[in-house]
Amino acid sequence: PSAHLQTYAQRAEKHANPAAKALLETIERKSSNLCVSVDVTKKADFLRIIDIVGPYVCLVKTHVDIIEDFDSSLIDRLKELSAKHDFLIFEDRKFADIGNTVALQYSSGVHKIASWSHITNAHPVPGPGIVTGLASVGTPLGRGLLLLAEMSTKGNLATGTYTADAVRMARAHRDFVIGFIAMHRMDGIGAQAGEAVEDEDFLILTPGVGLDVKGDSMGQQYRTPREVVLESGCDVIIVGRGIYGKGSDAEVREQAERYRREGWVAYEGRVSP
Ligand code: 5BU
Repeated sequence: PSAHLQTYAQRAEKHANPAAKALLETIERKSSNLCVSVDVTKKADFLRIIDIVGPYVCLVKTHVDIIEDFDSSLIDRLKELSAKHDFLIFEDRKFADIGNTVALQYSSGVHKIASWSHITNAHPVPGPGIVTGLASVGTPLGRGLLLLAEMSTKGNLATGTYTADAVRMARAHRDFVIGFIAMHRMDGIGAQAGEAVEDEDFLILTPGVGLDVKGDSMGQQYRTPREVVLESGCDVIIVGRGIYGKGSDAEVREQAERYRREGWVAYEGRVSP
């Protein structure tokens, strides 16, 4: 059967990339396909929210460049929380430059992303050199890359042949590219006639997930976990303001539990209808 009709555990066995395998195993172990995006600007808030939602997530997504009081102790604490609560880390860096530059941005600078982030992502717009550049840093560290094949926002340009070309670029780098940021499964998209792609299993991580509102004033569009996981076949739901934007710590915990449950019920409905 198509990969998304198999269990996360079955799929974990078939992935060679260490980050993809660890993510699938974590999802299975915690019964959670929830990734929380913690888009806050203060170190203390960032760590407090992660400590609250940690038990309910497989993955924590960061935008480390928005943190005003960033220093290397933040990364030490983040790694401790990752071990304490058993989740992986995804820096949503959206690299978009030539291979040589992205290799430096990934390994160096203030943030040294490759040294702590299991998964990161890149725009395919520069062409395959961006994957080669990031792989030169990430592969020796056992990291995984997601290509942005689609986006969640109104009017975005990642559609049609652009999306198909992103999938083709990923197929040429299967050891390092573990999947996509996308709104639905990419199975067979962009395949040439006779190309054997039935066994491929790219992970689909999907932002733009919310249960209470349809979007924001800047083009974001939300779908429910059911639409994303059950109807569109995506693997991980990414939720930001729907969870951390809820005020009290108790409410943040409650929303994390709620999205974990909704995401898992949708998955169970998919693999055993
Ligand atoms: P929200 O608060 O749930 O809307 O946050 C969504 C997060 O996912 C936010 O960090 C975005 O940068 C990120 N995102 C997105 O919303 N849509 C996309 O297409 C991509 C990333 Br790629």
